[in-house]
Formats: sequence, C-alpha cells, structure tokens
Amino acid sequence: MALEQKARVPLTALILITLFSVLSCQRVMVGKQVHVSPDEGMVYIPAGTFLMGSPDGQGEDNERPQHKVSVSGFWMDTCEVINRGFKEFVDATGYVTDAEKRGKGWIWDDEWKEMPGADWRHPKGPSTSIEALMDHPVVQVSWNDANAYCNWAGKRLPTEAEWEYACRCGTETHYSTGDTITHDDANYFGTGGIDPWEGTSPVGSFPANPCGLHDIHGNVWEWCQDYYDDTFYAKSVELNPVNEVSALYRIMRGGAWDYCPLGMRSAYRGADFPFSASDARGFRCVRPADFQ
Ligand SMILES: [Ca+2]
Repeated sequence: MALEQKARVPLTALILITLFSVLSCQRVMVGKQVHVSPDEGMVYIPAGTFLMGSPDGQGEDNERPQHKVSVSGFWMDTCEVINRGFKEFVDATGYVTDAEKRGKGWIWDDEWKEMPGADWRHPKGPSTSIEALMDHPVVQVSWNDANAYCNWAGKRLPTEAEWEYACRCGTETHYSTGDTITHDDANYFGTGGIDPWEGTSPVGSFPANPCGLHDIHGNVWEWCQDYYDDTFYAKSVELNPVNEVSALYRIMRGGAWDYCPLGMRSAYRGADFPFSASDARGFRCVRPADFQ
C-alpha cells in the first residue's frame, strides 16, 4: 500500500506498484442506442484492434512499447459494481471479504492508513456505513473478492487489454475525452464542475465514454484479471493477451476519487496485492460474447 501512497504524487509514479446498474445508467444507454444485454446494465463491446499502451516518449515505462492488440467481442458492465449488488452477493453466499478476515482495510484520510474494522460495509472504519451509499461503487474489496463476485454473477473480471480497449473505445488520446479531463467528466481528487464529491460518487453521475461506460476514468480503481508484469507489453501475444504468469500483484485500472488525473489515463497501469483492499478500489465485470 505504501506503493499506492507514493503513486498519489503524479510525477513519482515509476509504476503504480504503486448488477447491477442503477437506473441512470440504463437511461443513458437507451439514449445512446447502444446494445443492451438481456441482463440489464451491460454493453456490448465489439471485437476490434487497437494500439495498447503509450507511444515512445509518453506515459510511464511500463506502458511501453505501444503495441497492436486484437480483442474478441464481449459484454461489459456499464457501471462499477455498487454496494447494493455486492450485498446481494454476500446475502446469497455468506461470502466473507479479505478485509473482514484481516480485520482492517486501507483508507485515505489526508494520508494512507490501515484502519481496523474498515471493510465493505464500513468503508472508512467501524463508525461508517454504506446505508446512504447503496448506489456508490463497493469499496474495500480485494482482487480475490472482486473475482468471487464476478464468478457468482456468471461473469469474470476484464483482462487488462479488454479494459483498455473498452476505455479507449477508438480513441488514441490520453483519455477517452481527449488529451485532457475535467471534473465535468470524472470524479477524481478534489471537486469542481459537476464533481462535488470528496469520496466516491453514485455510479453513472458523469457522462459515459463513447462505448457507454460510466466512471471508466475515476471514481474507483477497477481490478483486472491479469497478474502485473512491468515488461509484459514487450512479450504479449496480439490476440486477447492476458498475463497469467503468477506474480505478486494484480492489475487495477482507471484511477479513483483520491487520485490525480495522471492515474486516470487510458494507458495508466496500477497494481497491488490481490488481498489488499482500500476505500478507493472497486471493479466491474465482463462476460464473453458467446456466453449463454
Ligand atoms: Ca471528486
């Protein structure tokens, strides 16, 4: 976690080793006339090819070399998984999260600290609750927890390539909004524009990217399937790459409410231990196109 703390400072980031959608999302999707699955809250991302990572001279070392990647079509949650959805999972299965087992979770409170009693029901510690946050993304979930939820929902975590492909949605700029991003586009550190939130925001509070995905930049970090390897881009296959070689960290993408715009770039790669949970980490799931 010290690595994430370090990565909050934009220019130090060597590597950032450093359900169920709410109604607002469904309305936006219909308005954009995108494909909507029978399982509401997902959007179809058609197969295609894109340039993954950052070109020479841009981004972090671990974002290069920029390379061509082809991805098969898949369905993706339009929004990050919310507390209401995660509660359905826990109520149905009795699942106990890593933070609950460990009795603590990381929180941002002007500095990173490991808070006893922080878990998904108590995002910042025992005195806090999710009662008024049911449409906010679930946080204090580890990679293990996110993976368990997706499996229960008949889905899986996106690969890092699927995530970046869907985030870019045809764009080659730093963000899906262009080379800049503002508080009218996403929830990140501080407030301004249509972003009054010092913490998480209700999912779908900001415009979707061109593929119909909300909060793909900001709000909470999103766990991805891959193990983290800072040199993976130099050796990955072109079609549906995923790093399954065991390593210490798992990938997370997209930046969060506590983070600077740098970490929200489409190419930015975060990572942490698969058991680690914080009040800025969440996820969304995908489903293969041929899923029946
Ligand atoms: Ca904010």
